[in-house]
Amino acid sequence: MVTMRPRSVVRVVLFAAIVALAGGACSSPQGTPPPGPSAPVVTNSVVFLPKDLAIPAGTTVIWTNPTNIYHDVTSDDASFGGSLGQGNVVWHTFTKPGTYHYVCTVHDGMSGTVTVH
Ligand SMILES: [Cu+2]
Repeated sequence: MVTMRPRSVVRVVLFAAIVALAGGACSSPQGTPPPGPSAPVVTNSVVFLPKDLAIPAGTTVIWTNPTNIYHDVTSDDASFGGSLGQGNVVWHTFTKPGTYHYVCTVHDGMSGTVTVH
């Protein structure tokens, strides 16, 4: 018991630091998404659903995380993303046609694309 204690304290501190860092790294507070057309992406275990999404320009993609696993959304070109802890919302309105690839930096292979047309 006594030997376990420092480790669990370290774990809690690390977790708090990660949460603080992730929140601080977010480029803008992700509050309520804007009105207008939107498309949902949800996390399911360690995948994004749908993994590949096609939308018309002007659509807001809204990522939510109903799992209790910490995720994030990090675009390859850093144009969108944010911390996606349980209950967090990340959204981005795509205005320019193209293919946008993003990953979850926490989980190897957890990625998705948004194709805007
Ligand atoms: Cu993840």
